[in-house]
Amino acid sequence: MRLTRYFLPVLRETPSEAQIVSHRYMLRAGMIKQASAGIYSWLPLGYKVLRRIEQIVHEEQVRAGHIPMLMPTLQSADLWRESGRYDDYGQEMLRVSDRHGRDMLYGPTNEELITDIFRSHVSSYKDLPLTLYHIQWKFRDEIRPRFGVMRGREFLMKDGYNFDLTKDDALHAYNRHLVSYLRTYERMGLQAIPMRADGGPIGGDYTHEFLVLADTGESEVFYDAEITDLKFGDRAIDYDSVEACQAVLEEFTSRYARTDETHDEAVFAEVPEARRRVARGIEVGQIFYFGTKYSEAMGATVQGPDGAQVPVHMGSHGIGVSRLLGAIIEANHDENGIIWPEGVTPFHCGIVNLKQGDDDADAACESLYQALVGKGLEPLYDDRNERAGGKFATMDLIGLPWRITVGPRGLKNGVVELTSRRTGESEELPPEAAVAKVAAIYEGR
Ligand code: 5CA
Repeated sequence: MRLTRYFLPVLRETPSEAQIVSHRYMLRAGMIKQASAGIYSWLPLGYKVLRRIEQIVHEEQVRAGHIPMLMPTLQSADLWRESGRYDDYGQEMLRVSDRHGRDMLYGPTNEELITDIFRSHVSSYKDLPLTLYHIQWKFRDEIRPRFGVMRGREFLMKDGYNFDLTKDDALHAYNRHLVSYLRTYERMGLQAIPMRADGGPIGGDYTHEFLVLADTGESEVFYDAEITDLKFGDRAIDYDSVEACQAVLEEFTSRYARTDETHDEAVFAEVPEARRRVARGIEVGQIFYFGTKYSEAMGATVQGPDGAQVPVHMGSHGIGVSRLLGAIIEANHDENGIIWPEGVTPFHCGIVNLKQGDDDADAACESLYQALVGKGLEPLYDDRNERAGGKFATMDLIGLPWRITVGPRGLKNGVVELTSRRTGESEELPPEAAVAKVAAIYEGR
């Protein structure tokens, strides 16, 4: 993409309404624009990152054996009356009626809709296990939408639902989700710690939230510092193996880590004092096992091996896809702007032409651009007639992990400059070597 042909409405001033750094940078980098309280338009740069995050979520869900689909945003109130949640959900639910006076709602989550699909089409245990998921916009009329996409009213969520014959099978589905979430967040450059939490309006008392530690997080968390040393990494995992998934769950949840809702001072006191941490975190996902809560209320039964009808065991599993942008920026920035992890960056590499209009510099930038595209990468070429300082400031703000700077002086010596956004370190290289190095960094991503 050439910057002169792109839509990147960067702001010079820091918007006064933004209280935390991720919100400020998302507005300043022209990623989002507020449409009304807690509701945002996703401008091209923000939309690009959102799509990258979605893609990682999809890939890891499919890898775990979960099946993608899509349900609507608007739902009929009748299903929610069956589960009893139409009244329980309260003012967070946006209720509307259609021209015939039928009660509808903008889905805050989808347990009812998916259970209705399940009961319409599945009648035998032989069709289990089954996990379906989608990535769809949700609406919760939050009392205090704030911090930009972090606590929105309209937000993008991945929500998945497992259907199993027995509790043990459903717990395996729970563990599979835990493993796939660890992989998902790590691919985005985040450490998200599973912590014992509360079921809230979804229900069930077996649930973990995934928290990214950050001072600006809304949740208070209590944990054993040892847990921050754990990494899933790129180890192979067989998602069909009950033992393998259970072992990961045990590894990642055996140390004390709880949100304030489930915190227990007496148990926490057993953690050696030097390792006890009280901090804040951003909840980027939550997994639930809630048994037969919805299947019993809504008659989602299957014929078991002995011929009897039994309600299925279920759980639901959410990832805050749009919230993740905020969380990633909170964890990856400096005073000049965002520092995207390579896994989610909107463009792989920036190209800064120090002397636009200089024949040699223009030609070198063009050929770098083509060479990067030829390697399957997406560069962002700042081809504006701007001072170098302005171009660097924009690149720093939008946070591309790598920048190639091209100027007449370097070209005389046959080199361009490759700079890491994260470390600030630069090296001079022949253009082909710079392209090869950037391509190698992204190989396999
Ligand atoms: N049905 C279950 C799991 S699919 C569910 O709705 N879980 S949830 O309530 O925990 O939401 C899942 C994730 O959505 C949360 O972990 C959080 O990351 C994200 N989320 C929840 N509320 C908001 C909000 N107001 N703004 C942005 N993201 C949100």
